[in-house]
Amino acid sequence: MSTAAELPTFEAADYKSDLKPVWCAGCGDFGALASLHRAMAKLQLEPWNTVVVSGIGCSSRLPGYVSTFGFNGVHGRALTLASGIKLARPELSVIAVGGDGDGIAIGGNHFLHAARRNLDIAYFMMDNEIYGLTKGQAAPTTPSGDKTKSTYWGNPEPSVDPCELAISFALLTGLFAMIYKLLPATRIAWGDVWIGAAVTALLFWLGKILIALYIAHAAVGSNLGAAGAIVVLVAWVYYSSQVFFFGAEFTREYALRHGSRQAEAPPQA
Ligand SMILES: Cc1ncc(C[n+]2csc(CCOP(=O)(O)OP(=O)(O)O)c2C)c(N)n1
Repeated sequence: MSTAAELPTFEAADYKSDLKPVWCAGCGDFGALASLHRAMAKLQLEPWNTVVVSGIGCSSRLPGYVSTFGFNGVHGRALTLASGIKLARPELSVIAVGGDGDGIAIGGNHFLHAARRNLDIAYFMMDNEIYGLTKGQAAPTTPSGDKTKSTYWGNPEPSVDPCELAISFALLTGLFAMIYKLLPATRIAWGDVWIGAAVTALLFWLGKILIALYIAHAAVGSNLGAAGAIVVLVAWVYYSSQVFFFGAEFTREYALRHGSRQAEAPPQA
């Protein structure tokens, strides 16, 4: 019988595959790969119980450079693959990797839903603020004003910060969940509350982006004078209260149809 003392210990080098990375000299992805090898050694992940998956991009080549199981999927779907693997084989350590274009542009939708589902998956985004593989077009993370192959006169759009996005989404969901759990004069399970709170946080965040875009690009002041600020404020208060109300209704309906209060649901006509 093998004892704990007989188990092999893994060094960072044990996680390197025989493939030589084809990234450009000086690319930050080398550092990300070395850090991942070191982190895996620190956690003593068993290579045969670990899967590294990615989408498409320069950075998404990474699974080939790790000696675990791996899969280089399609653009923007690293987190969908990772979620499927984790659901089918919960005992595996699942690591998703990829670029900011992969994770925030085409995969932005999946990024939010993976955060909402909160499965036990690690996600490493190599954010170089550009589409690298396709030779330098602007990504959602490209700073405003940056000149790229696709924004010759400078990027006219505001950029997204992936960490800020994930943290503010988690904070907003927590905040709405507490409100929906504590405010109603009725008992409602946490399981029902999280779903409604995540939907509300998503809509609230979308509204925030849209109103920021409107303020940045519409000449509210010159069209409406000083009243412009009040109009925007009132529109924001109206939108937020509608989202809050919709989220509360959604939570109630979810609890009655699929959640903890199905027994109380009125019979369907
Ligand atoms: C459905 C689809 N759309 C577009 C592409 C083209 N494409 C391949 S990689 C990529 C962007 C890669 O950028 P990023 O994810 O940031 O990775 P990087 O190359 O910078 O590491 C794009 C647009 C594609 N392969 N598939």
